[in-house]
Amino acid sequence: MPASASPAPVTVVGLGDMGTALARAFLTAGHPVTVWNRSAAKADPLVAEGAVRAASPAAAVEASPLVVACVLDYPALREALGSAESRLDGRTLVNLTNGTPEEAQETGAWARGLGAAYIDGGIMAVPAMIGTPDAAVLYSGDASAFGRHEAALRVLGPASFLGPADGTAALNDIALLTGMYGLLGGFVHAAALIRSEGAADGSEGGSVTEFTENRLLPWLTAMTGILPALARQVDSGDFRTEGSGLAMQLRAYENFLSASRARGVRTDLIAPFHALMERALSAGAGPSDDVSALVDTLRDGRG
Ligand code: FVH
Repeated sequence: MPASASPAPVTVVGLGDMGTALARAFLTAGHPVTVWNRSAAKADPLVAEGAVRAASPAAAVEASPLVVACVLDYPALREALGSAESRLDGRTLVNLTNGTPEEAQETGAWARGLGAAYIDGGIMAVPAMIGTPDAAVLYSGDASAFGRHEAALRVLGPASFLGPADGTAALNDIALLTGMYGLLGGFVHAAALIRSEGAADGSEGGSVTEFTENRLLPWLTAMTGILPALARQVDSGDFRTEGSGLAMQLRAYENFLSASRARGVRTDLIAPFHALMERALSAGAGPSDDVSALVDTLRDGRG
C-alpha cells in the first residue's frame, strides 16, 4: 500500500473469539470493516466500534475486495458462504479457519471456480495476541493476491507466505500444533507422576507448580536446543548420534513405563513412543541412531 493510500475495506466473516479479534485489529488499523456472523448479535460490539453489519453473507462479500473468513471448520465456511457464491467473483478470500491441507485444496478449487483468488491461512496465536508482534500467521495459495493484500494482512500480526500450494499453510499449522501437543502431553504425564508422589500412603502429591518452575521448564528449555541437530539428521538421512543412541533410550524408556504403572499413572501418552522405538530398531534403525530415525518409521503409516 503506498504511504498516502488509506487502508482498504475488509470484510470479516465469522465473529467467534478469533473472528472478533481479527475484525477489531482491522478496525484499530483504520480499515473500513464489514462484518457478518451467523448469530447476528455477536456483531454488536464491533458495530459499536465502527464496523458495518452486513445483512447477509452475500452483502458482506460484496462490500470489500478482501474477505477474511474465520469460522469453526471448513463445512461451516461453505455453509456460511454458500449463499454468497455468486458474489465471490473478483474477490480475494483469505480463509483463516483451521482445517486439513486436503480441505484447503478443495476450498481453493471451489473459490477459484467462482472467480475468486484464494489464500489459506493458519493462525499461530490466541485471540488476545492478534494485532501484536506475537501473532504469527501462515499463508499459502495465490501469491499475487497475497502481494496485493499483504499490508492489510500484516495488521493481524507477522505474516509468512509459505508458497503457492493451498495446503501448505494448513500442513505447517497442523505440524506446529502437533509439536505443541507433544509438549503438552509430556507435561501432563510428568505432572501425573509428580502428583503420584506419596499417593500410596495417602499423603498429598508433590507440587506440580514447584516442579514445573524449578525443574521442568529449565529442562525443556535446554532440550529444545537439540531440535536443529535432530532436524538436520532427518533431512540428511544420517541419524547417527554421538550421545544418545536408540538402544540406550529404549532401555531407559522401559523404566518410564514401569515407574508410571507402579504409581497407577496410565501410560497412554508415553507408551506409543516406546512402541515406535521398538519398531524402528526391529525395522533396521541402528542402536546408535537418534530418535530422528523414528520419523521414517512413523511415515511408514502412510496410506
Ligand atoms: N481461538 C483460538 O485460540 C484459536 C487460535 C488458532 C486458530 N483457531 C481457529 O480459528 C477458527 C475460529 O475459532 P474461534 O475461536 O473463533 O471459534 P468460536 O469462538 O467457537 O467461533 C466459531 C465461529 O464459527 C461460526 N460457525 C460455526 N458453525 C457455523 C456454520 N455452520 N455456519 C456459519 N458459521 C458457523 C460461529 O458462528 P455462531 O455460532 O456465532 O453463529 C462462530 O462465528 C477455528 O477454526 C479455530 O480452530 C482459533
